[in-house]
Amino acid sequence: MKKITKVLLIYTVPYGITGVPIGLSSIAASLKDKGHEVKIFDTVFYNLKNEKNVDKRRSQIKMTKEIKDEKNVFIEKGDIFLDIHMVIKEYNPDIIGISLLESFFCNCIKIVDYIKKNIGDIPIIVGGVFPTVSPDIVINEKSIDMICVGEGEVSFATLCTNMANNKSIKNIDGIWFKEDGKVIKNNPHKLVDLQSLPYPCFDDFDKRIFYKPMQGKMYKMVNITTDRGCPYNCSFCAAPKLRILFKENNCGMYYRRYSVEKVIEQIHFQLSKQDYEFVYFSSETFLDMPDREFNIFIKEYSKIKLPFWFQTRFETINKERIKKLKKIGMFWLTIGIEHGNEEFRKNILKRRYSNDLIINKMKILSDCGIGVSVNNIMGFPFENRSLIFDTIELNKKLWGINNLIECNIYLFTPYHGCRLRDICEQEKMIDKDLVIDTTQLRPGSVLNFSDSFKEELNGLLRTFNLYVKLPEKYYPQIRIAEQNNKEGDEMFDKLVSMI
Ligand code: B12
Ligand code: SF4
Repeated sequence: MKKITKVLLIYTVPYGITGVPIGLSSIAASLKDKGHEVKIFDTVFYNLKNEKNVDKRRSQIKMTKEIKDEKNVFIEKGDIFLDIHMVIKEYNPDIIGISLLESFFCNCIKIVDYIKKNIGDIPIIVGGVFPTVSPDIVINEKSIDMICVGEGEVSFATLCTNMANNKSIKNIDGIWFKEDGKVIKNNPHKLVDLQSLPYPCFDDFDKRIFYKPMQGKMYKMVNITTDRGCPYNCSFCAAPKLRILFKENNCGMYYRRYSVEKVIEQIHFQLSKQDYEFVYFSSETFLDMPDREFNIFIKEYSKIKLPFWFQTRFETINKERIKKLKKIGMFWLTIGIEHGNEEFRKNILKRRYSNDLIINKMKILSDCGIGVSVNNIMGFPFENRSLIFDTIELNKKLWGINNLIECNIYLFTPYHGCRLRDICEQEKMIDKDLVIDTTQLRPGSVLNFSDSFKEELNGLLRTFNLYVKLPEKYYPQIRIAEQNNKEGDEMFDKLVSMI
């Protein structure tokens, strides 16, 4: 009989952030492909910090439309520790694998400590972006036995196969482990060949995780992956550092794209598994695609007949392509503006395009009848109220173009692995040991700004959409609505009802 390993995979994500993860689902598929047994436990519906659901908060500050039919997505689950206890007791896994981003690290420690203390000494391995960019922080946690640095499909499957066959698990690329109190650090594994990977396996998730609000309606959405990595250099993102890390370790090119044939095959594969209402193409720059592939995509996708959306960069938009995409079901698209001041955007954020380019591309999208959701960030180091107003004013111009549907505004958060994190440390704007325990969707900057500027940022975060969407004559009233007091709240409610 083939020897297999029973694996419990834990997907950690702060409360309420729905959407199925590609990384862990790809690991699940690779483990199953090698014959191992997999069960998934996800944390998305556990409200560990008693927070408001992020989608509800976004609609409350008018970033998005109010959600009408919630499809039970906001119903919270009870006690995470009790549930994990029960699942582990029933399933009895040989190993537990956790997928981790920085914002869940503090909770992750509580979970792994609980398992080791109350359930038993089951080996625990942690993978994901955070252990990849900050491996020493994660491996030094006493309840974490191993970490995976880099892509885990091959490393983790090899680990499980070796475990099942009582073979050594010591020399597996990508795996760090502890031995006699010492950490053994293997080199990162070569980056995986996307074309030969099994498609991500979504079978074992709570079905509510697929639902995402689009303009106030919840849709069951399938996540289709079209590439990995990113060729750009934004300083608030970890992707450029990951690219350098893999290059320096001779792991290969981080930015890889699936062939268009594989993308289409993947869509058919996922649609044969479950009924979905919407397709989301998971890529930073979906339209970074040569003409030959684009034309095949148009021809083949036209047979699928499901609305879809994606993210791309302004540089990749042209009228001809958008018209063709609209015809086959493109619903809208999300684009990062990030900041309204060209110089600041270029010098601090390392995003090089002009405001004119943004406005022109928005006009193209508007002409083609495509709605747009834009992402903005504020609270960067060296930023002040006047620079934040450059972002407000640019969004206001775009709002006038008529196809801007969502203006998202987030607080800059210096996650490990981002170039701006290093700058924040150098400038003493954060403590160098700080592990971020929040997401950029919530108020409260972690930078050492003065208390009054922090307050101001929270106020601007909640009134950003008022400034963008109401005429300038309301600015004095919006300024009052920035205040975190009764007068501010009352003014906020009054102004919000006008949008
Ligand atoms: C899609 C995405 C999301 C999705 C899905 C997240 C997820 N966990 O998969 C959603 C929308 C939920 C999300 C939310 C957030 N995200 Co996000 N997200 C991304 C994005 C754009 C792509 C990630 C991706 O799918 N990569 C492709 C897959 C294949 O790679 P992967 O997930 O890393 O998985 C591989 C390896 O890491 C490893 N691995 C992963 N898990 C495991 C587990 C085990 C056991 C093993 C062995 C290996 C392993 O193997 C996988 C397969 O090769 C990246 C940016 C980027 N370009 O990388 C940001 C990024 C990962 N996100 C980030 C952040 C900060 C967030 C938020 C906090 C932001 C927010 N909006 O408030 C939230 C919090 C989510 C959380 N889980 O804590 C940061 C993480 C920085 C850090 N130091 O941790 C990134 C890098 C962006 C940035 N700012 O730099 N995100
Ligand atoms: S923010 Fe997007 S475009 Fe910029 S480096 Fe990160 S993944 Fe690439």
